[in-house]
Amino acid sequence: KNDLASFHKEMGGCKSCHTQPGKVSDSETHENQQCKSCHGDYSALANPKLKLDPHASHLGDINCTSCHKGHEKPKLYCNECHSFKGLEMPFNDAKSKEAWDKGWDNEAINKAISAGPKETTDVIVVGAGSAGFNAAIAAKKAGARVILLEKAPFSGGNSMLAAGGYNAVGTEQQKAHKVDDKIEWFVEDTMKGGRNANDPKLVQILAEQSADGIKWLESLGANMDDLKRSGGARVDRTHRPSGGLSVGPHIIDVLRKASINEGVDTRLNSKVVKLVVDDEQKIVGVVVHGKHSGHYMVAAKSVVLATGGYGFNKEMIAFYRPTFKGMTSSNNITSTGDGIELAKAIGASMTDIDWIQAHPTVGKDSRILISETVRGVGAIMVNKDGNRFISELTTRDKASDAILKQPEQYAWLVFDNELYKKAKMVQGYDHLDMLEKANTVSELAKITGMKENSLEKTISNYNRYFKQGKDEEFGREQMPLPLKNAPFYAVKVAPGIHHTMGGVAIDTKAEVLDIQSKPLKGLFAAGEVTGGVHGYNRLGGNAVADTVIFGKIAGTNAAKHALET
Ligand code: MEZ
Repeated sequence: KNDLASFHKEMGGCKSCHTQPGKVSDSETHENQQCKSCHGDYSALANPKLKLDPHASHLGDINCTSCHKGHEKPKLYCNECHSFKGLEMPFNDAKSKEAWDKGWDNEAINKAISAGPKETTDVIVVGAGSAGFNAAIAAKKAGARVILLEKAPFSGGNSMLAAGGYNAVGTEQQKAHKVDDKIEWFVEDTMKGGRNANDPKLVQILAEQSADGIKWLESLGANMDDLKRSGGARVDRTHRPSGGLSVGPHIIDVLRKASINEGVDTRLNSKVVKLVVDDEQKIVGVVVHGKHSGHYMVAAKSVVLATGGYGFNKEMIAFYRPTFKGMTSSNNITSTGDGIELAKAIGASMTDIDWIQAHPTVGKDSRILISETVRGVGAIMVNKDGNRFISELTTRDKASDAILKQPEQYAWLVFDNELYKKAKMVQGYDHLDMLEKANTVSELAKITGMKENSLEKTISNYNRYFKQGKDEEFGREQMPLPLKNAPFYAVKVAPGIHHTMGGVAIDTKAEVLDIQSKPLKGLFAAGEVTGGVHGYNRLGGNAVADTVIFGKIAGTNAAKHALET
């Protein structure tokens, strides 16, 4: 036998991991505490000799059992995006067991419903990303009992990979940077970016409540002090942690801690497989498939869907947008559109379900997003010959389409050492060996295969546009840096699936609507599972804002509904 369980059997038996054999909670909380009590936490396990170290990752304090399995073959979750040359995972040759999640088992679901609820709460939140955590914390603060259910062995969802930031207008940060902005401008930019297909009432809420959302995150412990411009915005309104760090890991870390402090009952490895309604289509609970506990029903008057989009569901992508079939995705493996299926099954209506956003700059042949921040801070984008072809700060749909029209359908982001020092996330891409580096522009052209003369001309023209404050070729509105200081860098990019704009239809209270546009009583939704906020194309920085603002609205109204009916 060659697995973790057998190894521990020799060291002290089942009790070295479990309280009682056969009694394991779905979140595997005790087991994970046992791992840490012997081996230490992630900082103790970090290995300075490794260039890429899964124990020093951006994912924060996630379960050891996300990767290390007691009775099954281990699975290095980080392998979804990175490759770890030379890293051997213990017990990798352990005999693999069947996956516990075999899809929906209707017989088991019906049995759980017939057996009746195993427990009762006020609000159930489905999905522990930013929208789910915000909903759960808001519902708890409003006085409700809350269970937060997450299908994965770790919380954070797609939000924990968010790189850019959170768009807000009228914040202290904008005042400190003397940025003149208006709610109307936020609304106009968002509507224009979404090709006016957005629901204007939802956009108004997004803009009006954006500054309060920042204050709320700060009150929970977040730092959102850095300010930059995102594509499609007329001013700097994208807020993120100071020093240019990625926003997602930071706010997820803050929200995880806040939900523990608030006493939210968070259960991992707990997939909701059915929304249960009564004869009048009112929500009465959900059926959960727990990794260890099997199928069971929990009764609740309110359910918040915060399951994210479907950007990692290859079948749904191919169905809704055949031209994107097979395209890489920047999304977490959890983004499989479950909430859409759950809501459809009880008659929810969908908005713009087939609108999918390709982000123009995903690392070529990888799943790693090269954040819009890199262009926002000053990088230019050129084609394989070294020529610019569009304003780098245009909206994502236009930038992606333009790249797909270039020879070989890829582009390079080019920047200098000044930008490298300024945007910390760029140093992260370097750490991941994604950057080409050279001491001169002509050398950079040589190692990337661009035409030397073209790249040199592109850069000298751009530096002239910077100096005169006007981009004569493509009308780029903001040029924060010239490209002057060696070394020079380039990273190869191509479009990848990034966001699914469509989803369940909601009203301004985040209630899910049926096909007659009437609320399905007790069902709320927030974040990427919903449609309407972003229209046909989402602006960078509006997703994190959406998850916080509508997460709070959904949680507060779900609590109100549960406590008052
Ligand atoms: O909101 C986003 O998706 C975003 C800002 C992404 C990025 O490029 O960093």
